[in-house]
Amino acid sequence: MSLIEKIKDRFDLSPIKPKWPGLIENYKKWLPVNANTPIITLKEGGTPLIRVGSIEKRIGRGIRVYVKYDGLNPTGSFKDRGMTMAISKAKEDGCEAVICASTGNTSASAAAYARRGGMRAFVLIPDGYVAQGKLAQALVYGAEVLAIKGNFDKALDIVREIAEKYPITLVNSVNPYRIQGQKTSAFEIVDALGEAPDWLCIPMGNAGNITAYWMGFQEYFKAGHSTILPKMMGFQAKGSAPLILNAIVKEPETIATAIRIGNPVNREKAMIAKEESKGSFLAVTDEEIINAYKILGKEEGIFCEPASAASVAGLLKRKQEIPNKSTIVCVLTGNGLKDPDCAITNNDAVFHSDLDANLKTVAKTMGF
Ligand code: AN7
Repeated sequence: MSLIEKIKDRFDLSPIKPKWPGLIENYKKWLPVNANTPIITLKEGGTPLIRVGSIEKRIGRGIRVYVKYDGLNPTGSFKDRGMTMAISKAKEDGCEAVICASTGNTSASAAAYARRGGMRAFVLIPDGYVAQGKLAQALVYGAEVLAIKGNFDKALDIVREIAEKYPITLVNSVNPYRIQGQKTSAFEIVDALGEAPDWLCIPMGNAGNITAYWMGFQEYFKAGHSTILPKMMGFQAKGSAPLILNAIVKEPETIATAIRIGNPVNREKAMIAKEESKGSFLAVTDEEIINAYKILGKEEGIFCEPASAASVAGLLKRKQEIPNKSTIVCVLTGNGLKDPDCAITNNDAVFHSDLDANLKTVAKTMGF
């Protein structure tokens, strides 16, 4: 062994595994990019699929449950998958500014990718209903923030009109490149499991993501990468459940502000995904969402935002219906750090405050 080899061996200095190139590079042939597309990337995608015993234990019957932890994307949500595509294509088309309406995550992601691509980013948000972390991101990433006295649905109406009238690119999920990028998560799941799961549990707001997953699973299935297609199991918060009520919800309300959406633009596509996959949609209460959020945090070490926990809450609510030995994937769409207010208000932690700064007090408080 040479000296260098000995040192490497001693200090375990093995080279880091070949790096993940970002989802466009990794799944290029499945995506509408060409040699001239400038790829604007923060190496998004390639997120972990993690088995969650605490959820399996509550279901039993040999059922395997995984979470797709998409909150580990560069800006902390699945939106980065769609944004790397939408912004790269906008750049290819010579666009100089983008706009979106957002409950928070889209604005953070749009801002990061647009600025990285040298474009201006305008974001319309419902004043007072965007979680702190997301707002912080939009500001730091250099977005031009327009907070309106109205909800997400109103903001979306406005940006759609602006994009029609003025030279600016809309990067909400009505932009087809968003869906193209987001479908890669389905590819990653099949690549990791060697097969599609039996169920995919996913939170729904505007229903772009469920549309994207269904597209991805179908494309992989047709290409022979899986032999089955998952049932698409979509979940919404009870106070904000237009896809379950089959109606427009004028004043949506839920603790999961990310999915506080009353009139989803991808309604038809979501319904097709449900019907074609023989899936089903269901509403979960804020209480059920917070219950799942806490289980993931304190029993798994997985911190997701409340909207994401709706997928696990929904799975637990449907546990009687799961066939024995199924494999299930729940999508955790966003990182828990996005919404610190929710975290601090909703936990079962032991928190002793106002302690005198000495060993005796600390040890006594610990129970010694
Ligand atoms: C964490 O950021 O709509 O059903 O403006 O942030 O594809 O809309 C966010 C949506 C789920 C719902 N989980 O996805 C926005 C926005 C999280 C989210 C959804 C969102 P879609």
